[in-house]
Amino acid sequence: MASELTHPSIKDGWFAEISNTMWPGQAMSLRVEKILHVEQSKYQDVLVFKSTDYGNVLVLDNCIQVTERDEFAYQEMIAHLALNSHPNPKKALVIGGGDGGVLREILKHSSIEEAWLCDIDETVIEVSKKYLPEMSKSYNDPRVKVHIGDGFKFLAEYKNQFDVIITDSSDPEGPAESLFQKPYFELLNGALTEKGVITTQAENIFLHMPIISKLKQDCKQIFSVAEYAYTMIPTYPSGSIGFMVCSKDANADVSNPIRYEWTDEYVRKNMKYYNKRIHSASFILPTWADEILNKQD
Ligand code: SPM
Repeated sequence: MASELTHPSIKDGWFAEISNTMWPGQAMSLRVEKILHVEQSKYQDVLVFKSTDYGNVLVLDNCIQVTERDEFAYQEMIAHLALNSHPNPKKALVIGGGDGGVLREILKHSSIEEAWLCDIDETVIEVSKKYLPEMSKSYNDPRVKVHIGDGFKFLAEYKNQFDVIITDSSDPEGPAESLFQKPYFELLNGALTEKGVITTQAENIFLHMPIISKLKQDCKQIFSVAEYAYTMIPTYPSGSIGFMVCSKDANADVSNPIRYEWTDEYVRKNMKYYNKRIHSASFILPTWADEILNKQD
């Protein structure tokens, strides 16, 4: 490991992701080739390293946010589950998502006229532009508008504005805690247009069922439709992460894309994970999780 930088989460050339609250007793580990960036931003500890096998890795407050090797599994799903559940999304908003990967996915939809992003931490955007070029390339697109600030406060300013809002937050401890609570979802609902759709990062069924269950109950009280879906992703705890997909339209079936403009050729060229079949399949849960989340409505 040829680098003069050091970071407390990296020892003997290995990064270990330890959280005694969110995933006690387990830790994802990645071998480090070189530490690229270490900074305490105004909001969080920011680390970027080059791993031996997963490309460049962005870590915030010791939690892996993205690796270049598997980020598509998360960014494609959190974006297209919502966008393809809306009849004609023209204006979309990302809360969080400073690496730019969700923006990149939003812009794959030809109906999109404006893609807004509100992230509290400008440092995340800047390091992503430098070290994660494939994710951050969409910042140059003329349809993109960036606001640096608190997502909660930002949303309170907008009513009936966005067709789709995607909350690409970190975990519900620390700065992102409020983004998992009912007042936040009420703001999202107010900022959406009539048939608006949201997706929000909704954690892992093996590790966080109480959080997910509460989240779904809260969302069901606010939106006409609220369903949990998930994706496989090797570098998130226990190898998968979920999304709450909610619609204001009582007739929406978010597990079946109501608008799907892409040909097989377009999908093969532009998607690594998402397709029409996996959209529907991602809502099918293992028996115990299905019992908790879908059978007690
Ligand atoms: N645009 C991708 C950003 C990822 N957003 C955060 C996802 C949080 C996932 N929780 C588990 C993280 C632990 N590595």
